[in-house]
Amino acid sequence: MDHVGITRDERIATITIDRQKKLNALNPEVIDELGEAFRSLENDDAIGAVILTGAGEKAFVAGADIGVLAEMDSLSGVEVSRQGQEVFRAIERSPKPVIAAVGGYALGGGCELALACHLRIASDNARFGLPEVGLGIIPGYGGTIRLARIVGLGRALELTLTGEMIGAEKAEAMGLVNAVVPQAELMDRARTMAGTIASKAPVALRMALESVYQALDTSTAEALRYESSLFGLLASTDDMKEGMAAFMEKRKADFKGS
Ligand code: CO8
Repeated sequence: MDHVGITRDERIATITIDRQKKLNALNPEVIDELGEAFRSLENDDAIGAVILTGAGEKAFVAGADIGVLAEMDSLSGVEVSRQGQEVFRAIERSPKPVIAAVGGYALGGGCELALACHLRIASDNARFGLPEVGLGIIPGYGGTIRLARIVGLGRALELTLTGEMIGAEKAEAMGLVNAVVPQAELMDRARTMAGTIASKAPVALRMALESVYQALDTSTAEALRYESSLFGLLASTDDMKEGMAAFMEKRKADFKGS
């Protein structure tokens, strides 16, 4: 892959978007590669959590590639939007918890990409925004849906309609990011969080994500039934027996992911 790299360290995989000359802007090739990177990890039992980041200190991702968007017509516009939506949806529905480590700009499609991840850690120089309306378009990678779910309708509409950028502290105050750290500590903090998550029972993590995201698309009654059935499924796992035995025996659990 030309613009997306994967490194592994113990049970943590780090996916890095590297197109620094264009502030890691997303063109169709980068989006394809991103999809391929996540697919390659999906069934990898050796990986317990994933960090997604952008290369360099200046940007996580400065948006979709405006050069590509400028050439769109109404048919290719739908295609460009759907291609990104599918990959971002696959990230959101990834069975592995995904943490976005956001340093610098996360604008437009870059902000939408961070929103598709399960958790977000930002460096103190991070800048978030949805500048699309200033370009005559709207967020087209799921941002009109996900931002409101994460920060609430009023704040989401403010960001979407003004197109203004906000800094990391404001993003943290509105719940857009889970934590803000100095730039130099960004990846360490993301790895610490990923390590904590990766030490938990893998099937339980997967089911927790499944229950939370499935509930967004169903009625409360259905979501509760689904939660119970996932709970029942977990009761048959070795990991549940191990987690509870470890608690009783006052030792650290050794989960096998089964
Ligand atoms: N697309 C293409 N190129 C970009 C992008 C981008 N989004 N962002 C930066 N670049 C390029 C610049 O053109 C420049 O290239 P070059 O050196 O060849 O001129 C290089 O990256 C460095 O950028 P700057 O010189 O502009 O750096 P500055 O530090 O002066 O400014 C900014 C940094 C403020 C981030 C500025 O680059 C900027 O405003 N970028 C655009 C941000 C933006 O508007 N993003 C949203 C794009 S639209 C979008 O994401 C829609 C998503 C939904 C699409 C759905 C499909 C239909």
